[in-house]
Amino acid sequence: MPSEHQILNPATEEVIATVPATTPAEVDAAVARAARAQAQWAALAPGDRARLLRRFAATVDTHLEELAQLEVREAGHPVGNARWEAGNARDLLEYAAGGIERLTGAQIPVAGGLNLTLHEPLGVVAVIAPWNFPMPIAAWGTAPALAAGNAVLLKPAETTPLTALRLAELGLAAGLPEGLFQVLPGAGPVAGNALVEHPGVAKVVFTGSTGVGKQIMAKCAAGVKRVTLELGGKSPNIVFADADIERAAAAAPGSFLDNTGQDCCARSRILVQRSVYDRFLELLEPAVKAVTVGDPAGPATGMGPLISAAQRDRVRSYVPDDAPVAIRGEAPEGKGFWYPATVLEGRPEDRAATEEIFGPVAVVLPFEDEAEAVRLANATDYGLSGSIWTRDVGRALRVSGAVAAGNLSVNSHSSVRYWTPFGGYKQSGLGRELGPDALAAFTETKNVFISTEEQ
Ligand code: TXE
Repeated sequence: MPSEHQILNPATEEVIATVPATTPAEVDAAVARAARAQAQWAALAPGDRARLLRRFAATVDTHLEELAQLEVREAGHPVGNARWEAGNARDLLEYAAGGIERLTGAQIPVAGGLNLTLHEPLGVVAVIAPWNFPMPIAAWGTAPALAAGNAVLLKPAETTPLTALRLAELGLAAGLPEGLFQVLPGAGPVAGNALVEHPGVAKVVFTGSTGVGKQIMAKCAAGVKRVTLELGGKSPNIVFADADIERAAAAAPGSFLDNTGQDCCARSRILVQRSVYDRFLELLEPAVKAVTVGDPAGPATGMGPLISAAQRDRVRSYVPDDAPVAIRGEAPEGKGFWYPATVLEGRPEDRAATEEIFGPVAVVLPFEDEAEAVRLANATDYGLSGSIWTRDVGRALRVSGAVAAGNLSVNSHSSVRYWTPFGGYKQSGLGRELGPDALAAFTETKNVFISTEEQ
């Protein structure tokens, strides 16, 4: 394993930084430092912890543009998206800070005494983040874990450690205790694995591939370690004939091209009722071709490059030369990991229709009726998100009840709000992030009964 990682700008392939890879011995030392800081942090008054986290949020806010520009360079995200991502990290810190004084327990009536149900921090939490949304996903684990009184060791993806490292510096500048929030860049199988196996780590929050998620869950089982998993998706975008077809077609490109399709919520299976199938494709083509692909720093850019050459090879493997391409966009020539927007026709059993591609490629499939739409939507091991386009309220409710996914939207593709829960059914994950219960997921519940009998 390399002792350092070169960080490339995926739009130009230039090396923009070199970052040391954390060794298992360094992970060990980091866990010890984090445990000391956590004891100090948990002993603070809730109001003091809230104040420090709000100050962290304010510090992120004053560095928003710098963080966004860093995300543009290391992840190739269009600048408008990168600004949203930095803002999302700030919002999470603020939201979690607001939860600290509201993390109340319960007093449950019992006979012969007083029963108290309390929440305690877990201790040291490891957050293992992917490269597709480096800042938001780092914050989704880190902010509520810190707010609930834990220390956090964040392992960013090999390709995108720079915003995470900057966030840790900003945390220190805002006054977080030394060692409370540390970023440990490095290889998944080395630094990441050392965190997962470390007896001093009480919980692992992992976002990444289903394969690695399963390995991590098995390792956590060995120590009955707490684990939250956010894994991939193969989400359906179901368009019924009674929908506003113009709106559905205009919105569809964003749902699978945003972040160049490197989005666990990407609606990469477009299911269209047969009676409007041809009309929908006619409308989809100009909408896909209208997405501006190019320099992520350009203000009008809608789609940047893929993260790496490896990811581009992986995406290409789903579109062989004889693939049934219905729509093809454009991509820049030359340096950079570019791939054009692509819509395939095909069959439900095709590899492109069943596996997560994580690139700007969607498959469009016709269906006859509501029952077939639901069957196709559920014909996957994943269950993260999905969209339903219809004007019939009863159908919207029936179908959203029947589709096995954690985040559904009707006449919209919106899946992520920091104040509503997010997570997957089936092999898309375990547990939920964000929303009002985010802090509780980083606590242990303790019940104390105090007898009132005379001594
Ligand atoms: O993911 P990995 P990769 C999917 C998507 C993508 C595919 C492969 O389909 O094409 O996964 O991406 C760390 N112990 N998603 O290979 O390997 C790793 O260093 C501990 C969907 O990049 O799962 C990184 O920090 N940690 C997903 C993180 O895990 C390990 C987002 C994710 O990397 C480890 C990303 C190990 N043994 C990819 N091995 C989503 N849900 O949005 C790796 N890591």
